[in-house]
Amino acid sequence: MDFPLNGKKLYFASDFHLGAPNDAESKVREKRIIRWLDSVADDAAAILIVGDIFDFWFEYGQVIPKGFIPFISKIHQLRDRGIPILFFSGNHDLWMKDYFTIELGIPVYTHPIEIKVEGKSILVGHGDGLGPGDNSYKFLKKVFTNPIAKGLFRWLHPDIGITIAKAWSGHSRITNMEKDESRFLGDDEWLWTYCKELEQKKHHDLYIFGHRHLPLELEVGGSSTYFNLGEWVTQNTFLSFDGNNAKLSTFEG
Ligand SMILES: [Mn+2]
Repeated sequence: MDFPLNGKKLYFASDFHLGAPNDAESKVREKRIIRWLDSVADDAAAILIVGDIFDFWFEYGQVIPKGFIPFISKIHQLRDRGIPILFFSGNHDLWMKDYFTIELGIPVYTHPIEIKVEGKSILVGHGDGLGPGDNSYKFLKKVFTNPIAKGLFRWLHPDIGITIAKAWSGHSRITNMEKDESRFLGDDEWLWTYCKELEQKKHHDLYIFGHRHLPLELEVGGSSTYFNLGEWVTQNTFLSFDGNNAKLSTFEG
């Protein structure tokens, strides 16, 4: 996939976790995200939202979870202006299907993809389940993506299923902000390890992931960089790329 910039920039953000930890706090964050989208829209060649957009999301045959109308309508408005928007599913919203694609023309990627921008190659994805470690998550992902488990969940009434799922989501790292999360793990940064291993086989100029909830800029070999996008519960970080320079920033608006 090739993105012409035409003097504009690519914008990346992840881990909004809309819905967490409660409606009131999520509403405040949702407004902040909308202000951020407004602030970058004029300058955006495309906006990539790299997973865990929602703290919980499930698309039933005829039903989607309530809420998030301000965010979704802002996204709709930007799409109407012709701005390409790409969604990635994360471990919290891995049951996104084709709702946003059909309604708004937003592709939803479940795995990292490679994009080409002005001759540079960028690997971008949520980052869950990649690299060594993260074992309890990898096990859970097997359960959650198991077709039988998914099928059974689908047959629960949404009022029951979504209530259970929200309670479960409430145990997640983002709502508890465990100590390990905010501490740089050095050689144990598993996504960094993943980038270094992949770089041996295939060169990418940039590796951009979410999931870790810690904004990072780390060298991968000599000419490649791994960025982690951080999160929006406490940090409000995003990345912009102008074809030459990638820069992590904090949204202060
Ligand atoms: Mn997350």
